[in-house]
Amino acid sequence: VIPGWFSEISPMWPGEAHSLKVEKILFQGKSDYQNVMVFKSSTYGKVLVLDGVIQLTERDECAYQEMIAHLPLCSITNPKKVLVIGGGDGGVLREVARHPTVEQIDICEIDAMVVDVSKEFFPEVAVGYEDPRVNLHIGDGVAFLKAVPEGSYDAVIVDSSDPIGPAKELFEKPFFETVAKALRPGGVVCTQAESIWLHMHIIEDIVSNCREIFKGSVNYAWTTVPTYPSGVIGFMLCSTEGPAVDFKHPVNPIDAVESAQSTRPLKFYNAEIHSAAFCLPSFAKKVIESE
Ligand code: AAT
Repeated sequence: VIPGWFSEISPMWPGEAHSLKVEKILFQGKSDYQNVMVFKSSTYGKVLVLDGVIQLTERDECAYQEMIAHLPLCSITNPKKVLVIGGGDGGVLREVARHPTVEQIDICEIDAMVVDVSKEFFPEVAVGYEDPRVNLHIGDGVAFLKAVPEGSYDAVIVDSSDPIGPAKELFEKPFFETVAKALRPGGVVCTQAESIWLHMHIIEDIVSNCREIFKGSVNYAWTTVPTYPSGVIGFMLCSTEGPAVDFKHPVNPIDAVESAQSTRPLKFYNAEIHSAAFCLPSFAKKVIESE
């Protein structure tokens, strides 16, 4: 450990730890679920850390939040009802709210402290809560989904932390089964699905579970996020049986003109990067396509 630096150490990425120089610790607390910390870094702006793991930085959060929201929502026409699991910082809500067809945005985050801390220290992220279509539920995403009537949502976005801690079940087969039930025919799910450099074994399991559960299509996409472990993170994108979804060819583009004129233009996502996100390195392709 280097004095004055934050190092992200975890058994999920043994033998390596990305470090950021700390200018100032702004918040430290312990919720019912996890340790919560916010610090100001010298080069990535403010950083939100849960149980020692970086959840977002001001500088690169766009790469994650824009992709996890627009990969599913730009892949279907006319999304109306969207559910976000996790994502208490509000960044995914901010991105979902860009879609004019969306009428209802439900979010189930387990930890109220994440929501409060985000509103206090990350106003550009928590701005997502200001949209009147948003309904916040504080609770476990697993339990929330079990109570959802069948076929309720056009899209479910699982913006979850890593499978050590409160998010463990969000990576397991029974959870994916409840997600599939909550979706309408031809509905889509996008989940945080870790790194092809570090977690091929986890990805392999998720892919094989999803192939059994989702009778539409099952795909893996990825993006670069410099402050996530190994600098990349992936997403599982699946659709339920019904109208076919071709994730690689977005049918619901976010209007470029409107987004350029908006006060908060997209920083990362565009139609080209959408299609490119599904191209996999050979080593990953071999495992993912053989499942
Ligand atoms: N939006 C950017 C970052 C995240 S946030 C993940 C959120 O999932 C956290 O706020 C956490 O409290 C919440 N969460 C964890 N478990 C559950 C659960 N069971 N139900 C509801 N919400 C939950 C993702 C960071 C990825 C990090 C990659 N290393």
